Amino acid sequence: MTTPSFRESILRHLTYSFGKDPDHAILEDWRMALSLGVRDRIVDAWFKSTKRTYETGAKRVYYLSMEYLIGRLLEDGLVNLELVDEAREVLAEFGYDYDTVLADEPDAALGNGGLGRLAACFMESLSTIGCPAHGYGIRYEHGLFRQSFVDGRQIEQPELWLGQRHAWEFERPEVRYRIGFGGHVDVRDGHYRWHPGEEVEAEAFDTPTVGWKGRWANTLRLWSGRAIHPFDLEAFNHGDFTRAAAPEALARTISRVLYPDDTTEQGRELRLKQEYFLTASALRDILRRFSNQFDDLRKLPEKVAIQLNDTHPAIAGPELIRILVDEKGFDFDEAMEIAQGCLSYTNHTLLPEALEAWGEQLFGRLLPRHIGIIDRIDATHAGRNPSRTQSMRADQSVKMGQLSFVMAHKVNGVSALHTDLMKTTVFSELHGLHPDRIVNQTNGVTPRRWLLSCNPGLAGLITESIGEDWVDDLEQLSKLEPFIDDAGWLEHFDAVKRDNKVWLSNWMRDTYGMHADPDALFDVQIKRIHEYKRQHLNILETIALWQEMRENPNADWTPRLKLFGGKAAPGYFFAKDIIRLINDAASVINNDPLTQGMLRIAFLPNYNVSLAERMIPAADLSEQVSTAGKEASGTGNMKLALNGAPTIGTLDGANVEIRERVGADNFFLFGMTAQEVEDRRRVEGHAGLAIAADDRLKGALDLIRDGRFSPGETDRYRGITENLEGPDYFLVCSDFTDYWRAQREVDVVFRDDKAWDRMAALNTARSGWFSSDRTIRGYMADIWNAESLL
Ligand code: RUG
Repeated sequence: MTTPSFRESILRHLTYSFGKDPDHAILEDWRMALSLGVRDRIVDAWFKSTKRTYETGAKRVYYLSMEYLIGRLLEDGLVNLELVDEAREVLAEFGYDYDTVLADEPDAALGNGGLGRLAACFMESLSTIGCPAHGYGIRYEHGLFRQSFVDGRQIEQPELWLGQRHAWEFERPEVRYRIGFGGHVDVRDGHYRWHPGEEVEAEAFDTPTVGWKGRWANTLRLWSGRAIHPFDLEAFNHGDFTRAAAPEALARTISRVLYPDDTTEQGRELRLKQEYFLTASALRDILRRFSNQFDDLRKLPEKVAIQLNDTHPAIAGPELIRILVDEKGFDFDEAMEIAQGCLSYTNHTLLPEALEAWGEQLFGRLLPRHIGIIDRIDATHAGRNPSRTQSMRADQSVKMGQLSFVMAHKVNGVSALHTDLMKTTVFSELHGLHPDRIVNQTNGVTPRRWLLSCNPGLAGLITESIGEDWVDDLEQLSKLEPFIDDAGWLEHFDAVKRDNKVWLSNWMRDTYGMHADPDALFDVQIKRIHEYKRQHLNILETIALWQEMRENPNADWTPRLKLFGGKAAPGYFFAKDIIRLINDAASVINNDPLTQGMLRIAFLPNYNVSLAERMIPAADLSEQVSTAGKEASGTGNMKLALNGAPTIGTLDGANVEIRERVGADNFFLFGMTAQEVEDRRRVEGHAGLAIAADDRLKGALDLIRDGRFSPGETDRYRGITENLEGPDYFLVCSDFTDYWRAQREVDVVFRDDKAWDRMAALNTARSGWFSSDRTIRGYMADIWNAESLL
């Protein structure tokens, strides 16, 4: 059988999968036909990869994550299979624009921010490297909410990514597991049996994830909740139609929505149910696959590596022990050892409010067998380490961080600084007991999506200069360094950035009616809105700058566009106030005739993966201004540096490593170190002292307090001003003066085209280490003991 050409494949799908001829096909038909044409080729790679994994009996990696911030997949497939040009041609032949067709795909936002996007980058890198792996997650019907602004305020609406057709998943009705909750536990002759009071069914949906050049494809398996008996016929026959449909509605609730929060724990029963639902389904699937191939469960750690993405799937430890002891007859100690051999855990935050702890009442009611197992794990661990004091069962709660640490053979941080802080703060005692357990794996991003695909102009220049090997060997970007001294090359680099800025400006104008001058410095802060990320530091500096410009309108100012993007958790009112303040400041400042052409603010609504792909290539400056010690790593910082945007930032998370690699001269450093932050907090009245010492800061706070941005409602931002003038836990005021200084340094360098271009190009050339391929190789070597099959 000969493989049809890509063109034939698209046209066949249009005809036979969608029943349309080219004359009557609509945009969505073309997108779907194109997607299926791509998917056919991905499936071929997928089958080959699966076959090879079975044949070699290789160790498999399982990534358990409550979040996958996937974004669109069509371009990913086209780029990785090198079908972009052909796709463009076929679409053009029938009068369709490539970008328009691609933009028709719904954005799969099954994640909140960095943690979920990292999982998506990892899936792509695992396939690029050829490491046999499955990602397990939940197929939320509604991903992260859609954000819009009304009078500057964030409005949330449900995201309906499944409302439109998409081509990527295969439903697997034959892969279903019953997952129980509640009920009671019987003990007979020392044997435990859990009788759940309620059960739902988990059904698998598979999405193949393809790597570079289609050499390998792994599976992302997402679980959807279903009722075991979907319909109550008796209730229906009695005319109670609502009760009749209730079982299905209840079961589906479990996979209905993603919790819209990335740092605070949701103390909700449903969230705990979701976590167990994901983990229990994944473990059943892993054990079924293992048992199809091998017979001795003691070999599990040799063949299976299970990575817990944060503590969300931490119940995997107790659940695996429960299966081994209660269902397979292992003794407890051996079961615990097997589980530890398989499990490893990534910590993504040290913020106390984000470290999961469940009330023991809720936990015991929902998972009555597991709470007993956790006590036994705790006692076993304590018995082996009599001097230890950190327990996973304190204050009438179950501490998932401690549990994850104890049940994992390796625990990793996501940047060097974060890993060090793990050792000295939250896990200090456990680290003392297990000094080899904590390892560092600094995050990374996939260069296929975050350079090759989102920035074709820069990717083209790079390939023209050093060949295409950088795409899966990103450290080759260092070969660009000699070109940076070539004036012609640097001009070309500059022209690419300018084109990207023009493109974004036009898009902003067409989509939102916003004005953006491509000659201005595009100063970009894109990330979740959180006090520790300090978008309010940025807006304070903007307001202070505006004041200074008004006082000196004829000075030689560097024109700036302050670009923001990001969502606040719906219940996080402080963060929502920050959004509103930025929007309010934008309406005042953007309409001030005195500062026209010098300063503008634009907050682009509904920040998501696709918007990031548009904004990052056009950024001049990357804002990474978190309070030192609070941002575990960051990955947006890597994407922006890679795309030639120097950072203005603190010594926090992976900023530290970015600065080390791009060079201190190519990074605008400001602010206190993590240690200085701790010391400063002990200074009484630190915020007041900082304000008294800086008239600009005082002026900006006064303007906000006096209602300059909220006419007629002077107390609109009282929450923000009182916080900043009072506790100011995140030390916005104490870092303001140095931030201002660093921003003025930016102004000076930006006015010198050559100096700026050099700095930007060096950021690209020296960011090769931040590839998620490097990160995944690190996990394979130091944590999973897994090998590539390519
Ligand atoms: O806040 C962190 C980021 O610093 C980090 O880069 C990212 C990936 O490691 O994870 C983010 N994160 C942390 N998302 N959720 C949490 C809390 O569970």
